[in-house]
Amino acid sequence: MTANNGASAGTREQVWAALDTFRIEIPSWGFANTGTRFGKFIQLGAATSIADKFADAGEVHRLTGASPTVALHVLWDLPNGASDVQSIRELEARHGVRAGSINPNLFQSQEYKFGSLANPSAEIRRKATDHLVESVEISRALGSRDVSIWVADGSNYPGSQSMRKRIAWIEEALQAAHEATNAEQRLLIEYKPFEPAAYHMDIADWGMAYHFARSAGPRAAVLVDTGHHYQGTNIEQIVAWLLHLNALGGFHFNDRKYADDDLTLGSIDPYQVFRIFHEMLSAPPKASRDVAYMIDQSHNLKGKMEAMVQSILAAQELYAKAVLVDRAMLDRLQDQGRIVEAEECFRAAFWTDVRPLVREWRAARNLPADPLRTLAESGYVQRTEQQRGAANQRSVTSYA
Ligand code: PSV
Ligand code: MN
Repeated sequence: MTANNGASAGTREQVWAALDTFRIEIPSWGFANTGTRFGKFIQLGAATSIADKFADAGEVHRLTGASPTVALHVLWDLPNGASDVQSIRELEARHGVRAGSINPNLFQSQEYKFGSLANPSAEIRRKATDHLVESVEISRALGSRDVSIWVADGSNYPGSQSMRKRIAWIEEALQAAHEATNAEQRLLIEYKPFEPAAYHMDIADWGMAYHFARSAGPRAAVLVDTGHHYQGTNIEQIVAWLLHLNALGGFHFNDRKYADDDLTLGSIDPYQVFRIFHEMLSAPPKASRDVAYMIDQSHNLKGKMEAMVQSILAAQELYAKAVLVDRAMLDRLQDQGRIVEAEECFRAAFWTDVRPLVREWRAARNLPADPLRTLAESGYVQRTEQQRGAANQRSVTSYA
């Protein structure tokens, strides 16, 4: 039987059911002005406060229906720590989006010049660990499940630090953070092989993150940021391994061409995102059920609202494509070594144009059929430019 848009009724049902449950968290920092190490280009409508960030996140969720939670960075969004929880609660109620993962900040204090959790100074390690524990408490007070930990520690020159001692220091700190969690909470440990340190990063790859998660305790898992790999790394294989090990906790999605470029999801390599979703959908529910999908992007040229909406639409479309893979058929073809047919079975799903189906689903769920267009027509961005323009202009540093 063929329904609208040439999609079979079964296909339509499958895709709709998948979209009904698909959620992707958006980052508060994706709405604020950012730049490169060479400078910032200010956007007049960028968020200037946590209230602006919640307003923007709420608007994105109204447009897409897929992003009910917003990731918060403690230092940027709760500068007074736990005493800011009440004001976050009020913003949640006002804007219809909840606090999502809580991100400690272990990279901006001057004291962290030689590291945070892996600093050779016991006193600084203690300060960093206290911040982790406080982040766990903030997360609990907000009713959010995950604390996402990215450790920027490392060194720039061979011989300048003991890589081995630092392993033990990080183990100790993460164990302390894990002890502070309750049964509903999780620690997600993110890895990155480069930047800011130039010679060695203390948590450089998934193997190291996996070890730290295991040594921390049962409520710790690995977070895969798609921008945190060397060129050509087979990320879906890492995903397959972590699923096999029951150790995948979440994703930070973004696209990249060269380094950690933080580009719109699917803008450079949509096939890779599709392949990752295929691994997720192939895994037993026990391993994949609790994996958090999050966006980690900050756009310095592209409009922030548009970028966020585009990323969510791309995620939904690529997820829908992955849903279409005939996994039973693929399994048979793989077992029989029928290379070309297996590959074509896989690619057929990727090349299916799911956009009409996704549009239909949106209309059926009372969401805008074309969220980007609705955003453009709503005048939201122009209004924020008027409201926030002066504050953003004041923040421009002039060297003239
Ligand atoms: C580091 O590059 C990272 O991916 C971490 O997740 C940080 O929390 C985030 O970016 C903030 O910029
Ligand atoms: Mn990240």
